[in-house]
Amino acid sequence: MVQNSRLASRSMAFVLAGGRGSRLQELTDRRVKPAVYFGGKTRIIDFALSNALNSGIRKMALATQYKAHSLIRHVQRGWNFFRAERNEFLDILPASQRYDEATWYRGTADAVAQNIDIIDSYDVDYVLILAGDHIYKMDYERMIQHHVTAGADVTIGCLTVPRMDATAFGVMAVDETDRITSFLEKPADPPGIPGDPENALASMGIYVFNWKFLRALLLEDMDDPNSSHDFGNDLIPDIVKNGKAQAHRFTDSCVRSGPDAPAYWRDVGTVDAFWKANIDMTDFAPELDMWDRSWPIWTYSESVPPAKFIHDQPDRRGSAVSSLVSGGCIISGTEIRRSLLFTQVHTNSYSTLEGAVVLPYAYVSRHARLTNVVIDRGVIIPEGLVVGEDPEDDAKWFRVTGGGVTLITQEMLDRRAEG
Ligand code: ADQ
Ligand code: ADP
Repeated sequence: MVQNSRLASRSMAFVLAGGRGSRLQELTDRRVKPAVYFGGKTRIIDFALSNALNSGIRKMALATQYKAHSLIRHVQRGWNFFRAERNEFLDILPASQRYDEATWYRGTADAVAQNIDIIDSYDVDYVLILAGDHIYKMDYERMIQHHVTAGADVTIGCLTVPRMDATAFGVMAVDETDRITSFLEKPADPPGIPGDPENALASMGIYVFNWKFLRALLLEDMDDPNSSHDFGNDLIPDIVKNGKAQAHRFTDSCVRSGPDAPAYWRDVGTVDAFWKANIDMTDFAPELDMWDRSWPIWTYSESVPPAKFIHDQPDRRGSAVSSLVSGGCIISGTEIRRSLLFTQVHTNSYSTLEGAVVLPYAYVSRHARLTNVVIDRGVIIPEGLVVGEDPEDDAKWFRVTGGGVTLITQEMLDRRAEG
């Protein structure tokens, strides 16, 4: 068996962070999905990057495209854990029309292909391709180990999901050694697992390749007029047919919050999923343990004073129960239940928040009652605003989801104020 630390040091992580994530609606109007805030202090991208760092990988690249400013700023400010003199780094690779001046990254594989010369310069044997837009903890070193032991051309991280949810994933069938025997990208009628027909084996969109193998494949794919230059659509189905593709079970390398804890993986790709995953953090024992010092989620953290709870009205105390309140918050005479407040949120007397996910720098004026909401960064909630009690009325101005969550942005409030 090859030594642990050696495989990670012979690998790089190539993180794909270019796709908008349009199902997050207005939350990704100005920032790409990996830059969206999650969990009180972190952003979605921090999970993939932290997993890589905690797994011992010290060479990373981040491919960006759509609305990348807020993502790039975050990574530049916060992700300076690398020492160039030890040959460690995180390169940010915006689509820069390297091969062809008419196109950006044409797909996920093209995002890697357009940076072949840069990856060459990293001098690594294995390339771990990651999606920058999921919430989970995973030891990638174990996945790379599995890849090497299996002698595969590609190893794909996979999850068991309910069969009808699998229409949004690449779905695979495997033999008894977990070698992949077929792969369908986003099938309308996903095949179930033999013996477990209600579930399907879904690709997490994360892959380990031998760099030499992937490099040759990308060069071939780049000039193929019939290819959409996407891993899931083009490269993976091709390898499954003509090479050796191995499935790697997430349960074999996920980092759990306790010995009996479930394997936690979430695609917070919709407003409902985003709201729920954030609010789940307020549970007594959340499935995602952000307090575990052995697998920290690293991030850029603003230097802010502690949260403070005050009241200047004798009949209204500032209080929060079953809630997470980040640094820099001022809770003045507000009742807060089952909510998650990000950095520097300020709330005022006679207001109530229940099931609220409040992004940084938001301000809640007096006498507001907000239930099951997501409040965008910097939003100023006007005095007396009531949301979450009359969905039909809410829907006139705000975005009300199928799951009954209301998304509030400043643009929506401005339109409402104009009538
Ligand atoms: P999708 O969910 O469709 O399927 P995709 O849109 O390909 O995912 O995005 C994957 C990652 O690449 C995301 O992090 C995204 O930000 C990024 N990305 C997308 N387009 C990009 C571009 N042009 N340049 C740079 N980065 C880009 C994939 C697989 C499925 C698998 C799911 C799991 O194709 O097989 O099941 O991920 O979520
Ligand atoms: P973040 O996502 O880091 O919290 P913001 O929400 O402030 O950052 O903004 C995301 C991106 O949109 C940034 O690039 C920012 O410069 C830009 N931006 C912020 N406010 C506006 C606005 N009102 N109109 C257009 N662009 C904006």
